[in-house]
Amino acid sequence: MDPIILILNGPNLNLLGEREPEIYGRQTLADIEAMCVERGKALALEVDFRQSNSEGDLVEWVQQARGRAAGIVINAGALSHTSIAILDALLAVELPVVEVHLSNIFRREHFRRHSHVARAAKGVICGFGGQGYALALEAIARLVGDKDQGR
Ligand code: CA2
Repeated sequence: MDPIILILNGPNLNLLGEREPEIYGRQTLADIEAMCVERGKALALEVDFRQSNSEGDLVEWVQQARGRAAGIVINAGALSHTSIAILDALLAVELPVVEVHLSNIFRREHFRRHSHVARAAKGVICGFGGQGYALALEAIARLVGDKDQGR
């Protein structure tokens, strides 16, 4: 069985493709999920793709990843900038984490330039729209394949 990669999406990302295409692109979250599943197959990874508007769901899903998933890709949306609960869950789960953002958060408002999630991440990919998820999957495939680089 292929290793499972949990791809988590936070608040409002279910709205993708409907509004603000100049910032977030025209792909819907379902489009991004389909692309991730396909890219996962090419990388011999099973993709478990989820979205929630609730911080509690995201914390639960991170906790449940222990012993089940081999790595986590996360776009926590606005919670990236505020949630110490998600940071603590990611630190506790002891899995490789790659953070992804559709937009380049460093070109935007000042409050988006800091991410709590980044402290738990091996690396951060931002500014490449939906393609960033494919780049994150490639990065995590290498981390999962190399035990010394995992955290
Ligand atoms: O660039 C990203 O991926 C973000 O995580 C997206 C979050 C934002 O709060 C972060 O600062 C950066 C917002 C997701 C909301 O997405 C929408 C999509 C369409 C219409 C409205 C919101």
